[in-house]
Amino acid sequence: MSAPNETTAINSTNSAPYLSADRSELAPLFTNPQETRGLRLIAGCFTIISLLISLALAAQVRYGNHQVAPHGSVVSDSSYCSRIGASIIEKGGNSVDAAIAATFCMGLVHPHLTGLGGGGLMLIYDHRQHRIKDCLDFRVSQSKNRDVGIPGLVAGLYQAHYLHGSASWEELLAPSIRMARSGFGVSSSLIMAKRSLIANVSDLRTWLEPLQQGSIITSPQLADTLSIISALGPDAFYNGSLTKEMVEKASLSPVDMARYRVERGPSLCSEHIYNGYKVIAPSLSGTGGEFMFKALDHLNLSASIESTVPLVGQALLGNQSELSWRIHSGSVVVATDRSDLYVSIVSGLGSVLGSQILTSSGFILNNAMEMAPMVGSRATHLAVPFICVQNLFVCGQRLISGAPDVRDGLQLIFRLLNSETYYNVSLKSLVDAPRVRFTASTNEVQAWAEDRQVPALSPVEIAALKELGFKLTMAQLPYPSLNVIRKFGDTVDPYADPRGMGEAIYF
Ligand SMILES: *[C@@H]1O[C@H](CO)[C@@H](O)[C@H](O)[C@H]1NC(C)=O
Ligand SMILES: *[C@@H]1O[C@H](CO)[C@@H](O)[C@H](O)[C@H]1NC(C)=O
Ligand SMILES: *[C@@H]1O[C@H](CO)[C@@H](O)[C@H](O)[C@H]1NC(C)=O
Ligand SMILES: *[C@@H]1O[C@H](CO)[C@@H](O)[C@H](O)[C@H]1NC(C)=O
Ligand SMILES: CC(=O)N[C@H]1CO[C@H](CO)[C@@H](O)[C@@H]1O
Repeated sequence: MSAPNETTAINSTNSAPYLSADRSELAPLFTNPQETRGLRLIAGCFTIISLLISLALAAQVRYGNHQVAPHGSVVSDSSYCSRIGASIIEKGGNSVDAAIAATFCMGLVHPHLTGLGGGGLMLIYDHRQHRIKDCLDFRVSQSKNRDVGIPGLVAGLYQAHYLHGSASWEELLAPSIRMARSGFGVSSSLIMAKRSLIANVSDLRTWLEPLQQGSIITSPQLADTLSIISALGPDAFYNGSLTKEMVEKASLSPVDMARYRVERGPSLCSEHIYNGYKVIAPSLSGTGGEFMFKALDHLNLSASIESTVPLVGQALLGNQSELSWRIHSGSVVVATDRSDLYVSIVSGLGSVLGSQILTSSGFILNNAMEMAPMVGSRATHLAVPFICVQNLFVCGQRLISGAPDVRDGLQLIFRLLNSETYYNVSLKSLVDAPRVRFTASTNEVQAWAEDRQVPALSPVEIAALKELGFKLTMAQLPYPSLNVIRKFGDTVDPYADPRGMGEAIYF
């Protein structure tokens, strides 16, 4: 395993030779890297324009594979999981398959943030057709328990695969099953989660407390559970051999379990234009997207990016109910493939370690119902998968990302869409830049600042936050990480947020 958070090309028998380390094709014409980018863009756009002409001439000619660089990319908070996702594409799967496989893997290596006991949201965008292919809502839904709801992850990922996948279901689970049996390194994020343990939980404490960072552990129970789901699909989970324990441990209703349904369809997502970008996200009430669009309607995207943190704080101050929600954590997996299908999956348990109920099937149950007030029968989930596509320029920037908590995600999206950052600000600097966790309690508003891994807030930002009335506190680890893939012309530029210590893979 290589050092975390670096971008690596994986070897592929048929795609590696014509890819260089800067993620663009090696072409003898362009040897000066300075020139390459501009020329490539022009060349790429010219190619597409000629294609559009061909299209007009021959309606059957499709915006075909051969004209577009065969780039795929997977980014997650774990290099194990990014590699699993990439290997699925290499074997012929698409980006939907890759993102699903990587999300199952995240539940294994980051069981404190996501997994079979949680839920989430997924966005699939077809850039060739310029349309939203699907939006899936597999948030946790209400049952009898005040804190724990019916987990949606298994149903959501199964349905996404059934409708949009191209590899087999078994292939998506096999790498995680193998790794659960053969072993994987304990991440520092999992070690940090120990401090969220509450005093009286026993099973989880017994399992978590002795773990040491970097030591190799296995998870035979989860391997067995994933094998059952691989063989029998979601029925085993919702109305089968795996159901009973969840129902008993968390006093869920077996009828609610058996009736769990994924909500889906492109209409669950909205698109709005901001600063020349089409921004696409699920906009259901009680999800992060709803608030994201509301806030973007008011944020001045021409303001200096230095003012990001205070501006987002100010937007939240106008909306105290969102501000008062607990901080959501989770996992962001993003993937793209050769046919320009873009996928973002944001999943999670609620807060770090969820309900702290560890099942003997090897996963932790969510605490999604205690995170925020209910909206309908589903837990409010501040998660937001999002895709931004530059509107009037077919080869312009495309950004695929997401956030477990929109209050964090807004700070990233503000920087990504900001007028100042279009040409010469690196994705790394936008993602690494300080973000704060905004929350409110009954009598004060708080901004939790990060002190590790990323640069601290500037004195100007600190003064502006204080001016707005925020009390500055130290944020708790692990910090939420927002992974991003940026495509520009024919180049793909993936970046793993250093907060997640994962890895960005392209090929
Ligand atoms: C553990 O303690 C918390 C309060 O600290 C309490 O709310 C919860 O019900 C307890 N859980 C169990 C299983 O005893
Ligand atoms: C649950 O499974 C049983 C058979 O094991 C079946 O009879 C029943 O209809 C299922 N319930 C639902 C809601 O699918
Ligand atoms: C947005 O910010 C820019 C740069 O600071 C400023 O010139 C402009 O007036 C602002 N627009 C609005 C509507 O406040
Ligand atoms: C590039 O960045 C510099 C400062 O970092 C800024 O002054 C300049 O306007 C930027 N150029 C473009 C084209 O955005
Ligand atoms: C930034 C933002 O979302 N502001 C909204 C806060 O709530 C008020 C009242 O509901 C809206 O008018 C603002 O637009």
